[in-house]
Amino acid sequence: MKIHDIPGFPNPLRVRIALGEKGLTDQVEFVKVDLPAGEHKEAAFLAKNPSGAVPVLELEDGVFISECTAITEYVDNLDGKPVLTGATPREKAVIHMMQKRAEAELIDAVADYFHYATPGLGAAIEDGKKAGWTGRDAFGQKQGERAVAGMRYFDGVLRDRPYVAGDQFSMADITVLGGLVFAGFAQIDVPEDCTALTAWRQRVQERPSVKAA
Ligand code: GTS
Repeated sequence: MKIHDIPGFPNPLRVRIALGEKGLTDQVEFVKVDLPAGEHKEAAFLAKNPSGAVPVLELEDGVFISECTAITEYVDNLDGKPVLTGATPREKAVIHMMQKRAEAELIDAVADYFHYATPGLGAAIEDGKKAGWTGRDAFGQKQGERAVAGMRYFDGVLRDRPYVAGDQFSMADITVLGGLVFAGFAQIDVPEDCTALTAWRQRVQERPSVKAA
């Protein structure tokens, strides 16, 4: 299988961590998509993912799968022993719920702040996205505030459990970590009093999958 992505970017990082957790990194051919040059907005890439975003998984039969959650579910279930997305109906539901919160309240909110309240990836790429829409700065700022509220929410969650969805490291932890990485990139600070979130981050950063990603 191939992954179309760019190293060091937050959403690609999510899938790279998932691959590392599953011991599958060596079985993947990584194809670089030049985001700063706008390659993801060209027709050839849009044919793979109409959303114009990375990462994208390409299967041997030519099927393209986008969205980190979908890719993670695929790689997690390949061996029939899912460890990131839940094995029982209860685990699957809790992980799905927390991972969705991590997207809506953190990583996607940070992305909106980055693209709409800062120069983002630069005028050549961002202007098309923002064309004709005047409310962008206020929306971006609001999403930045939402991301900080999301950090406080996950700090509260991590005060009484070791991982975001319970006792085990899961896809939800990967998404929160991706959100914090993106926040650093966008210069949104984690509030100093979010000590549980910061301690959790230090702990998960020690995982070999995270170090290697
Ligand atoms: N929900 C998507 C997923 O889960 O895969 C988000 C993908 C996404 O937004 N990827 C970013 C992208 O391609 C890369 S990253 O900066 O978030 O790491 N952005 C391109 C653009 O022009 O917005």
